[in-house]
Amino acid sequence: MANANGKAATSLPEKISAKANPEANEATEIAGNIIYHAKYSPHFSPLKFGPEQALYATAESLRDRLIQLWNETYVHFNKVDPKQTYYLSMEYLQGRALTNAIGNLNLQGPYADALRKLGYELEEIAEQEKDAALGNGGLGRLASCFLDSMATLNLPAWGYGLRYRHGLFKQIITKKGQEEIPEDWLEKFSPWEIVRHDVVFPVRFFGKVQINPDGSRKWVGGDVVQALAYDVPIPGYNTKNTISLRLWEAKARAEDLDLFQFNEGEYELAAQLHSRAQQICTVLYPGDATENGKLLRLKQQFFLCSASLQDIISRFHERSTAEGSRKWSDFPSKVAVQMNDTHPTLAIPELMRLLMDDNGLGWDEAWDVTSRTVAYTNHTVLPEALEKWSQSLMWKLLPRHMEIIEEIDKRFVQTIRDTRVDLEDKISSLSILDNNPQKPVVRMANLCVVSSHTVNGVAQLHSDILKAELFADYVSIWPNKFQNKTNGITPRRWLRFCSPELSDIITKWLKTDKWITDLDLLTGLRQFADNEELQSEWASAKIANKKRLAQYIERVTGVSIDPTSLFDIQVKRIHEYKRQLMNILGVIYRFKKLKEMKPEERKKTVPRTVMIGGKAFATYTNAKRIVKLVNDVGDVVNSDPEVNEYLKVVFVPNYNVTVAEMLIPGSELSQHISTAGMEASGTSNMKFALNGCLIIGTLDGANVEIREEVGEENFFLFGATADQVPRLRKEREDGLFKPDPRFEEAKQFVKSGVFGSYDYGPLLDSLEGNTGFGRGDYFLVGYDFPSYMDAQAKVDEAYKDRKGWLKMSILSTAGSGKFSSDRTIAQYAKEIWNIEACPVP
Ligand code: NBG
Repeated sequence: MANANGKAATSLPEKISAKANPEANEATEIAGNIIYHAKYSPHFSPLKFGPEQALYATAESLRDRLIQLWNETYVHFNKVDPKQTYYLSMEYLQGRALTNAIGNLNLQGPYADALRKLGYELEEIAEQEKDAALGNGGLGRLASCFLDSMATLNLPAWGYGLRYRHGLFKQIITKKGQEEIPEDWLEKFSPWEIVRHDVVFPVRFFGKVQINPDGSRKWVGGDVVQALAYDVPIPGYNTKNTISLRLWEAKARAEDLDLFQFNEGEYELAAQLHSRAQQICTVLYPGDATENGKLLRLKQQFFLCSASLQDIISRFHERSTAEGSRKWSDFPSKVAVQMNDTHPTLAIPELMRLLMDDNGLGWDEAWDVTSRTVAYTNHTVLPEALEKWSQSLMWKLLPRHMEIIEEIDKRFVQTIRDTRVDLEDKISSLSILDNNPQKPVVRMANLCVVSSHTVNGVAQLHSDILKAELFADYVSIWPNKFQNKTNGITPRRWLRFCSPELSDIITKWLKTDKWITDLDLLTGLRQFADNEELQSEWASAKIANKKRLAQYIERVTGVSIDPTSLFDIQVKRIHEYKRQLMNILGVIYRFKKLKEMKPEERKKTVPRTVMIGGKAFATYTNAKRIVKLVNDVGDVVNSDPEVNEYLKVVFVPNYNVTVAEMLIPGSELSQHISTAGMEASGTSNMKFALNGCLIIGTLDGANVEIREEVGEENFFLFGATADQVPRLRKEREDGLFKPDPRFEEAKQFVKSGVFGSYDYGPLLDSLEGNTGFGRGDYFLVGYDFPSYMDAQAKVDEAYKDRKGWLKMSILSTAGSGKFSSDRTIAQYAKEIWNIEACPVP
């Protein structure tokens, strides 16, 4: 590639002069500002201007813009002083930021031109960026979509999180299956963050409670580390409002280094606190339903809560002095704190502590303020993911907080005793402390429910299950506390920017691009679903995306796939309840049947490419076995000359936000096949549907609502419903389950060793027997298999009718308006946070 000087673009072009211009919005000015950063904010030799250098300089030029807007937003919020929301989350799956920032600022054209002047294509530069993967899966990506919507809706809201040095691990696939290597997004640096040396708070661990002569209590001693803020500006779409994701990093102070010991040669001892502080933000907790690294994880959670609340309170104070009098009782009318799952539960006792011990409030006053401020979102009913912390660990790390939690519990239990005799025998399950002598724990979800003004689930079915089961007795105490807020996704990242082809077609047919911020307008496509012209444009966008995806797959796996085959995708964390095992068993059955067919019979089948991707938690053995099985099946199927024209199986490695942006636009069928009642919502289902991809799925999570919106004839439904699941499990226990012959045949085929010598016994055993740990098919793969295979047969039939399929695809997009995170966030703002838009003029 050549730049404006006609030279290869590895050195700075001389004809464009460096000129700082934070407000640049036309190509030449932007190019000048990029060169300015390459020269004067250097991170590399000035002689080099390769794609990587171009990325950093481009990002820095955009950052100028963002900082300006972000300052304006900050000043404006400060002036208007509206009630603000603080979203506390241990996870954010931000992905890349460049394309999104350029797109939200509406600068695609100028930036593409500017880079061309410098010898580069914008896409090529965007490709250089690493994903910020500070999350595990749906919960973290939801938080990131929410930030985009908060900014776009001009809401006075902030995100708070941790600045993990290594985000979610990188997955590589070897002969052994999945291997994990540390992720390196901060290896060089992130151009998007602004370190705030003026925002630092002390955070204590361990120590003891000191009782003062007046009876007040104070937490003293222990380790004190410093929380330093890094702000990541989050631009809204088509608005000046640019909010902040504040990520905390843990540090020790210079004076915490023991020089004396250091000089004695005791280097590690001398820097103990430094190294303990450093551990806190080293890695994202591997998460997803495990119990590892307990102490460190608890430290991380408290670190987030304490730093964020001190920050929130100090902002409240700032105004207080400015106005002379701001009452603590006004705090809840200025501050809303949303806890993303139970991970930030410690915000509750920490707010109580700060109010009582540092600001002198009495218990009743502090409790009134706290319980009117915090709200809790539940994201799962899986028992192993409902956090329970050991009481002894909590006493050790957070002695004052345990006192407060005990007091909250004591008062709650007393109120029940006084007012609800009928619940007497429920107290042991309703209370916050589980004092079972074998294993005394604090039940974080109970603490959240008792202390929050509002509790919500993330899809209608999930919220109904919460009310009917997990939290049923609480509902009888506080009938109005519980709400539903069906999840959503940002249409900017998940359609406008990841599929510009399809977006342009939508804009053309709707004669407006307003759908980007008003997604319900997509229903306007329904009237054209049969229109041949639209269908052919739709098909050409799809095929372009499929070709792009095919190139990607070949590049990362070496497998060449046919863009005219049906692209069938399942991507999400690997978990038994998500039933990737059912998917691959279905593929195995299909493969066996194809093998048995005569060549002319095979020609009548619908060629398919099945893609499966997702990370398995490092110690979740069955999940890793599933990854291995998919890879082994792929190796055999893809190299089978009789069959590989009709079936390909690809394991897509290292699934992350960026990979999703490639896969989803190129998908035609996607699988959301969890055991009913177990997937709280799912959010990729929404992304696929929005991109005109049809869903094969169970009546679980948000699938239920997607099917309602897109129309049941455009959804391939199968499987047991949530209310049937307990009975089916019972029947299985009673030995009443009769497996479908297809299911037995598929399992037998694996056992016969066709897919290699790896021992799949333990994995298949989980499907056998009727009871026992890791046995008895808890996830009902066997029960649902026949209806799943029947639904798959319907998919093949439907795909043969090209026009029919295109119509369904258009209707799927047309029915996806409800799943914009703008809708979700507008509901949170109105129904939980009570905040209003505060647009920067
Ligand atoms: C996940 C659920 C998903 C849901 C996301 C976002 C956790 C604890 N829960 O179904 O499994 O879509 O949260 O709400 O990660």
